[in-house]
Amino acid sequence: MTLPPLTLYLAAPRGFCAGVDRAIKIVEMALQKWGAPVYVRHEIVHNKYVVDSLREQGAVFVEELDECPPDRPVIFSAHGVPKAVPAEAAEREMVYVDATCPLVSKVHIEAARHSENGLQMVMIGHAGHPETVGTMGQLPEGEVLLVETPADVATLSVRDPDKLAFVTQTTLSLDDTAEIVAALKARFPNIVGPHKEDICYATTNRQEAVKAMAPDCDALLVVGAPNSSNSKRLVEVGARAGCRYAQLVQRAADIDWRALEGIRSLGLTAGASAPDVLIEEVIDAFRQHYDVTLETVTTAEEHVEFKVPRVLREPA
Ligand code: 2E6
Ligand code: F3S
Repeated sequence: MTLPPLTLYLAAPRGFCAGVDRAIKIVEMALQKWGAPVYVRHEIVHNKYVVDSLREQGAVFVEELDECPPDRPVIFSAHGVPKAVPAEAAEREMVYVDATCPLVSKVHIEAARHSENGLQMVMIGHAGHPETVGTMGQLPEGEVLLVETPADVATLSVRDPDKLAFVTQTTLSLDDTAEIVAALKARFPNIVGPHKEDICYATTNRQEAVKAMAPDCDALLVVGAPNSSNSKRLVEVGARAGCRYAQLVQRAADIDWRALEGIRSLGLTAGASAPDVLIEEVIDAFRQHYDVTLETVTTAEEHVEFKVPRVLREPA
């Protein structure tokens, strides 16, 4: 049987970022150092395959610190935690390791610094997302104002319009965020912020790669989880850049082959928390349905690496 031809454009960069790589290593090294069980507060990164693999190695995933026994180590997820969480762990004399991505920690430090300088904080982010909860939780409850859309800017009630600063979630859409920042600057010309926003290098590079290839693709698949903010943004970016069918898939079993009938080109990328093995699985599945010509679309190179915390580099 001859298979229909398909050009498969593989985005580069795609998949794991330095913060995800580090967070997973932290759990693996903690298991080596202290043995099982090691507790992890929240999914270490938003990927079921990653979480299931670590669970098999002895990690126990919980949502809150009070679900952990005080005599086992606990790791905080890559998304960051409110200040009250390490404080509570210390009070309970627990061993804890913070796997918050250093680029998220940088935003935490900025928010605290602006507040110490007397500025009221505005956070651009998604309500309820653990990173937003963690960043807002660097300051006392009610101190940080959340903005999700340009329309939210109009209804903000601030203490002093000349004493404001903003920070952002690291995984937002670059274009949506630019609109929100523009609305903030229009209403509060003296608002202080980062040069553009706090969106990280990995989010930026993955969105740029999708933008470059989407117009040439009959369909775009993003390997990633439904609770992964950066992965969901890649689907939106692809659709907005002109791809008629843009879809999130967790793995090959999720592919809707009927919806893809008749396509001649496919764009494939993966969110920052999606492991290579799942991308390979998707490519293999396409090879079974099509005569695939693989082309990599490279728009940036990444050489970022983060060290694991010292406690894990020392012998037990
Ligand atoms: C931590 C911070 C940013 O949902 P989101 O995209 O934030 O998270 P993951 O786990 O899908 O991606 C990695 C990550 C971790 N991004
Ligand atoms: Fe960090 Fe960005 Fe990855 S904030 S965890 S490098 S998506």
